[in-house]
Amino acid sequence: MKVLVAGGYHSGKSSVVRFLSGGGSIHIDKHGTTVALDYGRVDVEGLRIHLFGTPGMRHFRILREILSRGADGVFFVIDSADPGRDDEANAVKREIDEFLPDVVRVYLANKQDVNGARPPEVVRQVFKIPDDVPVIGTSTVTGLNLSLALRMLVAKLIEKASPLLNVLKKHDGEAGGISRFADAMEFNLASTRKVLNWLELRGYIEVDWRAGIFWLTSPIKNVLEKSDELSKGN
Ligand SMILES: Nc1nc2c(ncn2[C@@H]2O[C@H](COP(=O)(O)OP(=O)(O)O)[C@@H](O)[C@H]2O)c(=O)[nH]1
Ligand SMILES: [Mg+2]
Repeated sequence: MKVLVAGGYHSGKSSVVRFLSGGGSIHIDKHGTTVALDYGRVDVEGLRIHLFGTPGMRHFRILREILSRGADGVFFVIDSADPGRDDEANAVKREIDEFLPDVVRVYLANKQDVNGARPPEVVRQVFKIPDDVPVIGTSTVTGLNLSLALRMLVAKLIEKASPLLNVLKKHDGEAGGISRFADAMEFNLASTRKVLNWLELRGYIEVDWRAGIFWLTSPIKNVLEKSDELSKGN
């Protein structure tokens, strides 16, 4: 899965990528400011998550647009401690809402360790974030809630994919499974190929096109078993 880490300049995006990937991340920056991207990898319940941090400065819009492509989820990082950056953060938020309108989001009200930082509920009001979208108070200094936020995002991604996952599970390893999957989803041949190729490319299934059978791999089986636990966010 691809997760975009977006947000305003200096909000802590690079720090979030660094923290979540356990220090094994790559950053392309100049004097400490991201000019291209951050990249980090982390496994959640056996699912590989690729984190792409974006540059925050206004004039990097085109790079944010390119990095947005194909994203399955978004962390939007907000500097809770500096209201002076809210306008800029809102401008980036509008861009991301435009690039990725239907993608699952979790907002990070970051820098909660700073004295006087606004609590997540205040950040929610200021940025007009709907009640059903999580806003989590985080700190990359203390590590507050960062793993929780990642698990929540993954749980939301799985929840969104669950109708598809349930049909896949039903026809896992079954003779004629591919056509039954296509019927159940009401997919034509082109859509079926596209979806199954997408899943295979990510290592979630193995496909034998000639035999018309697909098999779920262990990461996905694991996710199906754990999805209840994940959705409780703990
Ligand atoms: N106190 C505090 N500082 C933070 C936190 N996260 C990031 N920073 C600092 O904020 C500055 C910008 O962080 P960076 O990750 O480069 O932000 P980016 O521009 O969004 O990538 C750096 O000096 C970080 O050390 C946090 O949770 N608390
Ligand atoms: Mg950065």
